[in-house]
Amino acid sequence: MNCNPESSFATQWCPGCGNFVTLECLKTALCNLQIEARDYVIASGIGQAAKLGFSLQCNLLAGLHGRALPLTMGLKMANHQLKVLAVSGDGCFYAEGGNHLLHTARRNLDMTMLASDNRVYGLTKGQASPTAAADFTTKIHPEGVGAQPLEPTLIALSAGATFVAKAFTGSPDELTTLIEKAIQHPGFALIDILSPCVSFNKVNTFAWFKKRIQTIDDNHDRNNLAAALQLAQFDPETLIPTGIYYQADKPVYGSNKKALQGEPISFRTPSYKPERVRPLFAHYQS
Ligand SMILES: Cc1ncc(C[n+]2csc(CCOP(=O)(O)OP(=O)(O)O)c2C)c(N)n1
Repeated sequence: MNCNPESSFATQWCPGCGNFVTLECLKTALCNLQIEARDYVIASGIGQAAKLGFSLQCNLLAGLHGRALPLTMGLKMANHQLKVLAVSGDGCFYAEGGNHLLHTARRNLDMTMLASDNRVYGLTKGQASPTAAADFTTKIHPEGVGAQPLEPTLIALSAGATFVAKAFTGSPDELTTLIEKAIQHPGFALIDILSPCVSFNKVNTFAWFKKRIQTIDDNHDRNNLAAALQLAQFDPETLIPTGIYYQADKPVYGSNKKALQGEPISFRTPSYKPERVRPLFAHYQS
């Protein structure tokens, strides 16, 4: 099997961008798990991070900004045998797509969400994202954002996600292991990947994150939601825990639905009779 199915697409990321690391870690994880291109699909939104799937020879469904997660829902319903991943940026997932995060997490859809969190809108050149600190200044926020940042792990945990982790592109081995575990997890898995934007975020740099990140202690009980919620309430100015905050074994979306058992819906021959619906179409077209 070709472990590194790259596409001929030339990446459009700046030298030093964390997305290069995430791409390599994803490729390694897929290879280690022996997942072939035909067995998984990536859904993305719009943004620099959302372009990651373009660099792989894989099944890719590129959607609108903020809409990667609804695409994963459709993909998983159409073919529940596929491994489904969503890859996009913090703006895409937590701002325009914030509502979808809540509902995909609470359904425990069996999928992996890789959020490249650079605390800024990279593609559109530096507006603040929902994870930007309140005092982060931009061209349109010269006096600071003035709103509290969201903590994605806290949101995902309270919404019902069953695998919640944080990683840093400065620690690629840990990121690779987390991606493998997230893909293997049956249920909704989020990895919030701290991935510095070297061009538009001069505050949260590699050095800034390196000073603060700390691998979660072995004593942390990752099956305990209360402990995970507590862990997720860190002060990012002081310490940012990386690793698995929470992992739980709960029914995945669709496991109680007869229509989703057995052969994937997309492979079945439709049982409806077109001649029965044609008069209806004719009625509304007239
Ligand atoms: C509904 C909608 N709003 C805004 C935009 C413009 N837009 C495209 S990408 C983007 C920001 C991307 O930021 P992020 O998702 O954090 O990804 P990054 O580029 O930083 O990787 C914006 C605002 C859009 N295409 N659609």
